Amino acid sequence: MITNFHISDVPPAVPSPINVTRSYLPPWEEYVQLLRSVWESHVLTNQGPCVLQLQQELQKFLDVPHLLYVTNGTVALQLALAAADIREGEVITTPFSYVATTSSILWERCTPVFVDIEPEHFTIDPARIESAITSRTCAIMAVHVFGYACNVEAIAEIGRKYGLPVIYDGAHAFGARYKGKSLLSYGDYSTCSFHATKLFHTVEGGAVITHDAATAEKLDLLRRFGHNGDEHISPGINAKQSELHAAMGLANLPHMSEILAARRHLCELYDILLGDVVQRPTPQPELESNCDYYPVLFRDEAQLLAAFAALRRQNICPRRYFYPSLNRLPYLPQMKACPISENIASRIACLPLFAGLGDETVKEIASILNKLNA
Ligand code: T4K
Repeated sequence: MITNFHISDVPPAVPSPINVTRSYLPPWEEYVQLLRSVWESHVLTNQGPCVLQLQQELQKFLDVPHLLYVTNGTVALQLALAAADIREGEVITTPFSYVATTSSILWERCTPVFVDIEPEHFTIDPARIESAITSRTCAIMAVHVFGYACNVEAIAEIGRKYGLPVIYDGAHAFGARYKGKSLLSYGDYSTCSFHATKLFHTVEGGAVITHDAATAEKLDLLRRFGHNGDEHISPGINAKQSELHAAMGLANLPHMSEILAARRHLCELYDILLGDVVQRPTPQPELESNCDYYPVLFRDEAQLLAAFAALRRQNICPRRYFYPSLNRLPYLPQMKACPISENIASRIACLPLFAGLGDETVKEIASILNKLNA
């Protein structure tokens, strides 16, 4: 039993850190209303009404031909490889991404072959892809990293010339448009991640996007064990998403314009306050950005670490997205050097960016970074 308790005995609440991101949450009542219909129906999974509705709404919102909602963005990449019948061989890919891009290739028992990136946009350099092609090459997996568009025309041309499927990891491309089209509509396959940390999320989730109905049907079978009732058509896995996850997506989607407006405002504020204190990637002229991340390049790793220490003293936690360069993953055999990616990975960070982040915090971050450069 607690005796002689005084309110002053309660330790003061520790303010939560300002992280690189914070999950957007829709108004509680809106989510609960959707959950109520799930409760009443007792349908929790196996392509229920919320999953089907979300798929349709996302297809329309993203302006893409066929979209299959799955459990996460990593499995989406694996499904794209499986749908393209890539079960062995080399996959040419970028060393500058989140580790899931590489691990999806390894998990499908293929070998990642890293090709260095373009220094302006941090995306795979098409000029280097062709010289990496061998008789064992079976696909190209590129990433629209931080929402910057890959050189989609040059990559499509290489894919056509060598008969290689092009898979875009579009985990950062939600809502971005390039040359008047959804960035997710390029390539033979594009994938998305709807993880809680993403611009649009369903807690966990992802999608595979493809152009033709036959491939969409194949993907649909692959994600649900490869059978239609008693008819067993192909081996498959379980990549089905639940109604509870889909309901979160249905609650979040109507708020996308307010989320995007908030992020755009914060990016513009960072741009104004940081000026040329830090280097930034250059967006392609015909890219309509989705403001998914705010990456900054420090002079070198020492300056990055000093900035992190100064920001952490104020409880602000940026992240080293992405470090290390994936060709240096410790569990891979010795890989060819990718000097541009390795250099960028050693000195890049993403600053906090999320709907709900206050202007005052952006000003504080900019002032700390400006002082470091004074
Ligand atoms: N391809 C690319 C290019 C990707 O970036 C990703 C995922 C994938 C493929 C694979 O997609 P998924 O299979 O994940 O759907 C995070 C995410 O877990 C990961 O989805 C994301 N990329 C990657 C860039 O970031 P961590 O290890 O940095 O997450 P964590 O837990 O440190 O979270 C970062 C911050 O987000 C926290 O400091 C606080 C905030 N947060 C986190 C969680 C989990 C929230 O506000 N709410 C939350 O629920 O990997």
